[in-house]
Amino acid sequence: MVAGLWALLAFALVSVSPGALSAKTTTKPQEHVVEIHHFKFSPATVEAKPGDTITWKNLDAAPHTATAKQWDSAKLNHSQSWSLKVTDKGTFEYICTYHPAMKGKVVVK
Ligand SMILES: [Cu+2]
Repeated sequence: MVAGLWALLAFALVSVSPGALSAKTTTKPQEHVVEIHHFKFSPATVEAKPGDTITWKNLDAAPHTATAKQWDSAKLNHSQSWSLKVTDKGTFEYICTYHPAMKGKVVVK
């Protein structure tokens, strides 16, 4: 009788976990695009989750960068793009090294 109860309990635990797992995996990694146009990052703030990818596209004739303390796109010429896969949570402020007045922010949470 006690063994039967344990078997029932074990079955209940096993049958719960697949649902919990699929609830987690429904959040697929997303790709966010930041366009660099008219000397601005658009959108200026990107909210992402760990595992997401952010791609910067330079639509200006002038070269730009997306440079934070933690990462750097290096020089992006016209129509070039650069992708970053974010893994760490936090707020990452970045600038263009050629035009430091250009500012953007990536918030990973
Ligand atoms: Cu620039």
